[in-house]
Amino acid sequence: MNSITIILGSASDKLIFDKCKAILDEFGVKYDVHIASAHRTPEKIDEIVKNSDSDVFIAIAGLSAALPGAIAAKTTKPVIGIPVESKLDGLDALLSIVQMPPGIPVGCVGIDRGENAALLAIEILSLHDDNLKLKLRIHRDKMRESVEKSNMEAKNW
Ligand code: RP5
Repeated sequence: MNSITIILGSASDKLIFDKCKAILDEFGVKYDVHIASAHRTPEKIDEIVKNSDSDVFIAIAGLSAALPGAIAAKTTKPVIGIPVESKLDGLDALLSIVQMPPGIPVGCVGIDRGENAALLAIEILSLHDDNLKLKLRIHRDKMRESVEKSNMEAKNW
């Protein structure tokens, strides 16, 4: 079983998928990846959600980004949307994802923030996985060390 199902609205969203992949590979988390569009192939979304046994969905989409909401309409599992910058600096996709009607929530990370979507999905999985909890702790420690190193270097600016 793969813990996360990732759906891209288009192959043109691959650069953002790559950011997710880098984090998921680092943490050793398995995922399925599909390309399916809420507008161009709505039946395919149905099929993917129905056949998925993942715990979390990540949906990557730009423009009128209906994909995360279309997935959330078909499952009670958590859905994390990533708005992709294509037009209007990505604000079109951000607002499309965030402005879900009451009752059908979708989590939303920042524009093009594939790494944060992956980390948020891992945090959800870590609620029942101590090994992932430890890996998240180590990831945060590394970030802290990197900021502390920059702070030391800044003394010579
Ligand atoms: C969205 O429209 C996709 O998620 C993509 O971000 C954008 C453009 O799609 P293409 O025309 O490049 O396939 O549905």
